[in-house]
Amino acid sequence: MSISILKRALLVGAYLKSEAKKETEENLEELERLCDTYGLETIQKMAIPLKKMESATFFGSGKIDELIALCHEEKIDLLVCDDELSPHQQRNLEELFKRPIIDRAELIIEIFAQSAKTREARLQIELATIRYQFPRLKRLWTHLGRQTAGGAGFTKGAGEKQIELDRRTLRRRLSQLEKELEAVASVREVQRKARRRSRIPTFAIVGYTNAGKSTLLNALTQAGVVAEDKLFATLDTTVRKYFLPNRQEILLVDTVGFIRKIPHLLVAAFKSTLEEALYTDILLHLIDVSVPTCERQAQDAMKVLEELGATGRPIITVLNKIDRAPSPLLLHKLRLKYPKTVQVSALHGTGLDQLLEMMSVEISKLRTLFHLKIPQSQYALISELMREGRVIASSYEENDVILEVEVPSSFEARIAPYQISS
Ligand SMILES: Nc1nc2c(ncn2[C@@H]2O[C@H](COP(=O)(O)OP(=O)(O)OP(=O)(O)O)[C@@H](O)[C@H]2O)c(=O)[nH]1
Ligand SMILES: [Mg+2]
Repeated sequence: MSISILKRALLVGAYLKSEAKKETEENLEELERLCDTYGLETIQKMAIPLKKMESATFFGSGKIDELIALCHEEKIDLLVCDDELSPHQQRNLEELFKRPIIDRAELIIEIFAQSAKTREARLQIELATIRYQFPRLKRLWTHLGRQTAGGAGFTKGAGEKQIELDRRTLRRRLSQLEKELEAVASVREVQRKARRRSRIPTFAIVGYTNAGKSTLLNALTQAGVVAEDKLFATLDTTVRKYFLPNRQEILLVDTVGFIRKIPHLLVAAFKSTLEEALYTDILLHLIDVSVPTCERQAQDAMKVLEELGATGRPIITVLNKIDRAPSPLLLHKLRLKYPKTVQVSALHGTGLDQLLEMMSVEISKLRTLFHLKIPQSQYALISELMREGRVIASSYEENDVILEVEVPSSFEARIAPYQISS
């Protein structure tokens, strides 16, 4: 279903306990930003208290009547629900409202589809879309039936047959997509291996969507990545070489942004892109401090990183958009919560020197695995490596010591002559 021709949207979000009202309102604010990014006009936002969630229609019948009346009054084209609706609930609601009802997950998938530019992103979004549509084929068919001359000629039997046909076509397309994505992922794996072999320290710029990740990459490297005030401007990773002031060569990776309640389907489909952060040495976690809910955004971003298994590495927390005069209390709280922080304005280029300095410090702490063959006469170097590194294996070969050892990268220049290939 294309929702792009519809314009006037009513946004609804439900909460079960009164304490959750504020959070629901914040979620609706974000949902409005998502609608705006997609090109929908938000006519009204409603945080709705629920006594219990109705399994067939999500909302109770009294509330539904009230909302239907409002839709007539305000000439609403579609409803956007912040909560996840089951295919069954969605279909029942659409029957009652006689309008499309989409949830946050579907909206995010549609936005991704709009922004996908590269082949990989397009394949990934198609995969997510098909997986989302699969349990909703009946709903799609009802829409189609309604659009073709008020459903004339649409009989139940014909619909069922069509659904079966659609199902088969989609299944075939799914396995084709999975194969194509596997091929893309293996190319990516080769690139990653090459990066790892080059031993150039790699930084991933991660964070909530719109935090300023691409702006930071552009500020440092003139990468020319699209950076704009819309959610999910970036759907691909970009890698750029950069030289720190001490002439250390590094790689910077711009990544896809995170969001609260990111649809599982998208995480699964974009796994290989999202996992890019896993294959880097250090994370630069950007937080947009001009957003009042940035503490929550930062927490949500950390949660996604944890789920991806990417938190076991050094993280520099970059408090961005400092030019927007955030509250000192908020900055104080963030500094307490995240150990290594730096304040910058990626847009105006302030604070970048301190950031680069911190990046150099973190690099010097990195440990890398080396395979070495060192003459025993170099006993001073050997004992230093034993002391400051982590020895994985050691053996003797005539007059040499063979070492497999993890050492801080500051050793690199001194041990370079003794490296052997593993
Ligand atoms: N005032 C101000 N605006 C900034 C700063 N950094 C980025 N922005 C703006 O914030 C918006 C989002 O920036 P992007 O760099 O696209 O953000 P992103 O994190 O890459 O976003 P996605 O790729 O969509 O996840 C743009 O309009 C930028 O101009 C800053 O330091 N100060
Ligand atoms: Mg970006």
